[in-house]
Amino acid sequence: MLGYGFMGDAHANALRTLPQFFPDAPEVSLDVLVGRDAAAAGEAADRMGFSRVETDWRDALDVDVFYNLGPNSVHVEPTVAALDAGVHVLCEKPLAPTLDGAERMAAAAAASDAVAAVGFNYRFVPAVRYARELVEAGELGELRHARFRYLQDWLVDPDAPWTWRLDADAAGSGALGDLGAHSFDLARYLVGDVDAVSGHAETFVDERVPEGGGDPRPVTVDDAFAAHAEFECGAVGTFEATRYATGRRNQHAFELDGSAGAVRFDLQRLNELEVLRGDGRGFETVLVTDDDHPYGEQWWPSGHALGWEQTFVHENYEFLSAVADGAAFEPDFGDGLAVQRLLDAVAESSDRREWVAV
Ligand code: SOE
Repeated sequence: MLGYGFMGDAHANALRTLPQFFPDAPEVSLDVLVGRDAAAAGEAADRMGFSRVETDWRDALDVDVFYNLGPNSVHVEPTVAALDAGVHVLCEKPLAPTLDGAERMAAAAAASDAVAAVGFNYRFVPAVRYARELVEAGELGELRHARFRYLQDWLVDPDAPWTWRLDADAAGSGALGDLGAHSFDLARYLVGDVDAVSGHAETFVDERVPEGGGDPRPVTVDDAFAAHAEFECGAVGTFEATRYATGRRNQHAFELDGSAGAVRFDLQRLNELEVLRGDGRGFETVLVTDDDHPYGEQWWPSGHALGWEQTFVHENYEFLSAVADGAAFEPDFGDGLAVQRLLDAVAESSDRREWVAV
């Protein structure tokens, strides 16, 4: 596992939880944690249960599976090297800071027998999978509208520090690639591919002081974006993501409107899916925690809600099962590249102030 920050915690926690709630999951040993700072990585390794620490990822490819959980700027090289060595990979989203990097990673995945997964964890929310079941079963009819928004507010504070997420070289983009990537992946999962986009990206605050003080550093990515999308299936799409949605901590939400029904989802109420069927007389709120709901029988009795962390348990169960069974896994690097093309198209559209074909 390369990286031991927020995503390191999410995945290490999921791997430790798997055996108890998914007894048929492949057995996992946490062998090596990679971090540039040996002391800090050592403390994290002790906390997470890794048996070894390396400060150079090149010394950590003697494993079955490589998790690339570092900043976007370190996604390409280690992942390509792992795949070239036949090591299975899960790389966090977005695939890379640039389309070129994502294309290199997708090419390495195509040339390798290894499983190559992208960490779009929101595909593994039970309510999201239930929404897909309804769409696939035709319960919503023809999809006409797909509305996605991913609203956070951690930059509303003018004193919020500069981080790598605000740097184009390290991150590639801002809210677009960090949050919009999730929405574009869910849109592909629930609705289908996108033919063209028209985007608008904005930066509100153009410099911030790093953690611990010092000179202000430039913000070279978007703080927010909005986009229109034309889906292949004919649906009309709208997307927005921001780090300035005052009061919304982590609201990844979508609405799908079809000719025969509609659904509404909000990550801040992730156990619920609002469903409107047929008669159009109003949405019902389905608590997606019954045994016959996705992953329902793995956890607690109906009505005992799950949390954000369980999405990583589901994701890792499916990923490691695919690795053990030599089966395909979605979202793979082809999905990751498709999202990267959308990110690139929105950024180009915003620069040119024109619609861009994806
Ligand atoms: C950004 O704050 C962030 O951590 C994203 O990077 C994650 O992908 C998202 O799941 C939560 O918010």
